[in-house]
Amino acid sequence: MSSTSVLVLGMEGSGKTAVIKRLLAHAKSEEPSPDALPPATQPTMGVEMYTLTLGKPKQRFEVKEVGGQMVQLWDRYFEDAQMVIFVIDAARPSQMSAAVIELYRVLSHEAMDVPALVFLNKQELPTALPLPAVHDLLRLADLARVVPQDISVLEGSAATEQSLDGVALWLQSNRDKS
Ligand SMILES: Nc1nc2c(ncn2[C@@H]2O[C@H](COP(=O)(O)OP(=O)(O)OP(=O)(O)O)[C@@H](O)[C@H]2O)c(=O)[nH]1
Ligand SMILES: [Mg+2]
Repeated sequence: MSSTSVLVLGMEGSGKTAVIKRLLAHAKSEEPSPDALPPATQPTMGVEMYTLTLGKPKQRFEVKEVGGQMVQLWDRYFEDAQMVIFVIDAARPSQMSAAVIELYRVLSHEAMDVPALVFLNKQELPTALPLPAVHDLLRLADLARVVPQDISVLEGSAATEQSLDGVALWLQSNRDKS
């Protein structure tokens, strides 16, 4: 079985590890997690690798999370990436401008002309910004005009699992486009 390498980036605490953990759990069983709480995580020091198997026939994804604390070193993982997921904490406006800068930097890098998904996480929190505000703050329309790749956007939550099936479908249907 061939595998596709997926780079997962995003600022500290945006929920990368939580999203990946839930995707892995989901791939094993269709049961939703019972409590609608986000999984417990620790900040990712350095890089963490996971193998995610989806679909029938099975498709394998080598998922690599680079911790938000490593933002200075993200570039060294660009070369190998065949797909990229950028996770945003939609309930943390103070982090949005830093996220925009990094998102732009990642997507405009020549090695990163690969399928890209922006995941607007933590939607279930009452403090989550309304979606139009998030789109504005992230300047997604401007971004789409200036970077080469098609950008998909999903709003969801690692806590309630909203749109995690969408992430799995996005992975399966875009893996051959890189
Ligand atoms: N309420 C809520 N909390 C979330 C959600 N996703 C993640 N969290 C919580 O946010 C915190 C940070 O999540 P992580 O997944 O560790 O964040 P990360 O992006 O991997 O952070 P770094 O590894 O430090 O870069 C943890 O306490 C998670 O449980 C969500 O959808 N909703
Ligand atoms: Mg992490």
